[in-house]
Amino acid sequence: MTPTGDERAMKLYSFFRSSAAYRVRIALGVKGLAYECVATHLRRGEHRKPGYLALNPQGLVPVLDDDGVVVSQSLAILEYLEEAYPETPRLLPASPADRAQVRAMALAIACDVHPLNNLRVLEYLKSRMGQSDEATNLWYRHWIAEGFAALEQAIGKHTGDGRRCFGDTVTMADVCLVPQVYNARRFAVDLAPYPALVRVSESLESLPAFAKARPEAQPDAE
Ligand SMILES: N[C@@H](CCC(=O)N[C@@H](CS)C(=O)NCC(=O)O)C(=O)O
Repeated sequence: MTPTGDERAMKLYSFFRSSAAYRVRIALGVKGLAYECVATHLRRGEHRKPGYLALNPQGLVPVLDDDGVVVSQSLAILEYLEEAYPETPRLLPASPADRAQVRAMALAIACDVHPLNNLRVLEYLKSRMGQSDEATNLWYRHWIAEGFAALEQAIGKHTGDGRRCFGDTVTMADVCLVPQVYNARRFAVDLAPYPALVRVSESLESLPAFAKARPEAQPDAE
């Protein structure tokens, strides 16, 4: 998507396969916010170049630049979009108790599963710790299994119609779930033990905002 006319210029520094950037692409789509995708190739090390590090000293994607408001960390970006564009579809429910439940599910993925399984951690295990592909895959699957087992229960408790993590509208929990499921499929994880989670993810994947955000649909997809 490209900015139009008098809208504020929004840029998302993204890599097609990044789960964290995928979350933000979904949220921007759900909220109907136009943005320019600035492809930042992780395998080519574009996120470690001085220009990018000036935007985000962590050297991670995504970064959102909303007309000069530069925000890193996908969950901080989601919260920023929620507060800066209150007229757009909400990704958090109205009551504090419901918001807390949605955030708990989103954070279970973003803080407890994804950081253990992202590229730099897997590469460190292999290159610096001398672990084999087999051991690294075991590590990956272990943390997915732990996280997804708990999420399966949380979804069972909080879903309204079996098609969303919480209630019956799209929330931040859904925005975080779909990229993590995409990632798990990429690593050939058996998802059979998590039928409720898979049902929610498959239902979400068919929504236009989710379909447009998927890695294969990105301009930098390989
Ligand atoms: N907690 C961060 C995680 C960001 C992150 O780990 N990004 C990965 C891609 S999903 C990255 O940029 N990795 C670069 C690297 O591993 O060198 C967020 O939610 O934005």
